[in-house]
Amino acid sequence: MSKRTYQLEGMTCPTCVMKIEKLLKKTKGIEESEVLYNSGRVKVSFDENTVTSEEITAAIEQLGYRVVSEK
Ligand SMILES: [Cu+2]
Repeated sequence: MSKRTYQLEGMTCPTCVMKIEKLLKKTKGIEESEVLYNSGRVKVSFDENTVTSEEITAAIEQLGYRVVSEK
């Protein structure tokens, strides 16, 4: 199990949080996720054999947000 925190740009309202949460919930391999509106961060626990961090980043960016950093 891997854990990452992504710093996003473009989360401007609570609807953004719901959109991202919905995406993460339907993504295979993601076990747990948390979207932190105030800090613009997304925390994800995922199974690296099923989904990669690059795929998670790409999925978030397809929704129109930018991942500025991850750790
Ligand atoms: Cu929004």
